[in-house]
Amino acid sequence: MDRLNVTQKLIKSHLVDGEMRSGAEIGLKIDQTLTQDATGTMVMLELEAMGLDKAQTEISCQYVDHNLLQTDNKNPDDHLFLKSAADRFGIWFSRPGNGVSHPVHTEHFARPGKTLAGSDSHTPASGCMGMFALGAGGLDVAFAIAGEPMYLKMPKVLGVKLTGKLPDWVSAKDVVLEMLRRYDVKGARGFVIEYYGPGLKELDTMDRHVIANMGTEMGATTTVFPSDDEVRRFMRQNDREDEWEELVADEGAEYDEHDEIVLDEIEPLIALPSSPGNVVPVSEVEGEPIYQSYIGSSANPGFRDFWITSEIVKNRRVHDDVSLDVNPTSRQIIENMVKSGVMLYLVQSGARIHQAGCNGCIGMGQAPASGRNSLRTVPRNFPDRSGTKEDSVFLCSPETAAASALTGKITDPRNLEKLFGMKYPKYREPEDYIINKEMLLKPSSNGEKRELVKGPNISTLPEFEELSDFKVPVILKMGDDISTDEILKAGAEVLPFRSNIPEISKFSFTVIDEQFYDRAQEVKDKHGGHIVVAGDNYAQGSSREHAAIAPRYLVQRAVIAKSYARIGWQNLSNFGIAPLEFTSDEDYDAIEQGDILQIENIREQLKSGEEVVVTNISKGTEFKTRHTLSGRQLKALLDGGIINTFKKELE
Ligand code: MIC
Repeated sequence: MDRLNVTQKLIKSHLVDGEMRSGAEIGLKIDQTLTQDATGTMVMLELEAMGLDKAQTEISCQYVDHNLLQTDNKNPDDHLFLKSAADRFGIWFSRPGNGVSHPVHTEHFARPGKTLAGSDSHTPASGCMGMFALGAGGLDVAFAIAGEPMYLKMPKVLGVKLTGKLPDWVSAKDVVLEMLRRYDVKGARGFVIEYYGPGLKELDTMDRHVIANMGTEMGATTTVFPSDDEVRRFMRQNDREDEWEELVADEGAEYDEHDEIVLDEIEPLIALPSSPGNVVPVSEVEGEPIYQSYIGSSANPGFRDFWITSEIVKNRRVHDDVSLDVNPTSRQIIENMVKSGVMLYLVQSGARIHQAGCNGCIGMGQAPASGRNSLRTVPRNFPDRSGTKEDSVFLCSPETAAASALTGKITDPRNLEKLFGMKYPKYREPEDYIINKEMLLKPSSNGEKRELVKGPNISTLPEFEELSDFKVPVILKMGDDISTDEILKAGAEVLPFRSNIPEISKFSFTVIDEQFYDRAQEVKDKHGGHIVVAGDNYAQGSSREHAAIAPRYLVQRAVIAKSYARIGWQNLSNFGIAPLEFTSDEDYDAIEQGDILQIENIREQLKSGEEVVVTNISKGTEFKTRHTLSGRQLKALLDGGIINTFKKELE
């Protein structure tokens, strides 16, 4: 490998363990971390359990952007806990309302050539500026904060060449929806997506953020853009030009797979309910009535996205049947919206302005009315994620959402010319853009002595036993592409329990089966646990480790799936649940909910190779499963989770 692409350069410069051979486990030095509140409380409890003194990274920042509704003491108690923990462990603290972690991190901390690990699956967004940014479960991020490497399978690189020019009314969101149309929700698993080519000059850094952010939706390990003059401009705008460095692929660098997007050929696209992979041209669903248009989130976080919305609705009024919900992504963006008049046009049009944060993107407010269509610029529309049961959420660009807010039905924004005589507003970066870092609090130098402020809802981490043989029932059989939103749902009712495992475990799998918790309790006493079975791409989506810890707390012993999503799979072994894979579709088909499965000598079987034999006691059959865990992961699994391994090593 002498001529390297950007991904290979980033990996090579941070490789501390393993070989750069595709599929082999590698360990990378992590320079920066980000945690957000919904996953961060667990990370801080994990750091406490590990007895960490001070973060060992160059920069770690704790954001408060998810659990912002304060309907009782729980969320505000968590905010205070996180503030005290950040100071105690030497971590920056982004105050509630300061904004969504990914864009704020990109603006103020992300650096070309560095690595970032974040306890949020959209951390790859910072790949927009030549960074290797990985989403991970909280425990992996806790270890990164403690200075440990981040482990992953050496990815392949999918090089996507961008050529041409974006047509009017088409923007970065349509580019990534085009990728989702091609790759669906699992087509980029095992790959880093690296964009290059002359079309890059059509996309500024925040446009690239849109694309890098939603690479996660294709299952990619991460997404990488080069650090070029545009990134330099962006860093200059953010008062950080001195931190810029160029990072581009070597002349003639190769990619494992190739694709190309001719930007001129892209049209406005939309993902239909309830998967980001259900992409069709907007024109195909035009005319469907809508209830809501939602602007904001880490998937369309730039000032431009709010500006274009305001230009479309300026001097007009949103349709009487539509709620136009605007969620600025940061306090800095709010300031710029106010200064530039964007806020005035939005308010005059009838938009509802919310505080800076993730808000409705994870169902923290702004749930749509039953049976009504909601158009959102957010990254995900998994079932019930909005907070409304059997919701109908579409994903689209701000142009499409704003056009539809005016007409009250799904509208191809290109038709605004015909409908309202509107010309496509051409965006130019404001020259006097306001930069505001004041709500980013630097940790004090002697924080080690600081007491952790724990409200009554913050419970300590449960302890788990070592892995042992079992004979337990299958209490749930699921299909393909089960998201973590279905395993452990988001939403305003559940998110406040993120620092209380016993309580949050009551919501395990309720999106799929309301009786799951009761059944799990029943079989816990009778059989000593349970197992669940799934199809392809199990645990896709969010990085929330609660989708492993909560079922583990209900004594889940193993999952048998056709295949897994990267982070979900890692989280299972981190918490002592065996992630096994079917070796044939027939074995999956043959299992029924209620079957009793037995695995004997599980420890020896796992240690002696990839194969693990399972007996279906109810059917009187036997079938083979396999695992692809590394030696390191296996050790954690056998110990009953990586915290146990860590504690053992300290003894
Ligand atoms: C999401 O977009 O699903 C979330 C909410 O940001 C999650 C993190 C979480 O569940 O707290 C993610 O993407 O990892």
